[in-house]
Amino acid sequence: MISNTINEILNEQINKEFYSGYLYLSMSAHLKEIGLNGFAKWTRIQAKEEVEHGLKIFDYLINCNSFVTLKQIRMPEFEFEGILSIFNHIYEHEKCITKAIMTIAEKADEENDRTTLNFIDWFIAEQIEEEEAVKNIIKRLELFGEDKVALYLMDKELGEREN
Ligand code: OFO
Repeated sequence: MISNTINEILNEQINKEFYSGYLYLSMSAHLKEIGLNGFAKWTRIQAKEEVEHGLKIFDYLINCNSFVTLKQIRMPEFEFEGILSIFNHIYEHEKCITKAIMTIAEKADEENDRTTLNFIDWFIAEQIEEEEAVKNIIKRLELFGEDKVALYLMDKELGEREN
């Protein structure tokens, strides 16, 4: 049985995940506009992944006989200044998401809600992976992002992402 507090915080998280999808899509459009097609593809795939995260929580609530409340999704940023600032923005955003996921885990722990604790574990592992992947991209952009050939090669590499 999911408490009202857990229900509310999970519904908030659905909204955060869908917002993340919007944010990545907005970045993808911008990256496509400036010709970084590989980075655009990477962020577009990420957008899809975020929507899937939202749906995972959506399904969890339904499977637990709890209720889903879809809230308004705010407008994402659409003006960006350069590839490094986009990835720094992503990193900061993902850190906020990690914090939100940890808060869910803390609340579930306080309520001794083992089912939600078990469910949220997947998201904790996912956040570690996501933060690491983004940090890795940032490090490389900081190292040689000014070099156009290196940026071209990195764009090509990121464009190989399939899921
Ligand atoms: Fe970017 O992560 Fe969802 O949860």
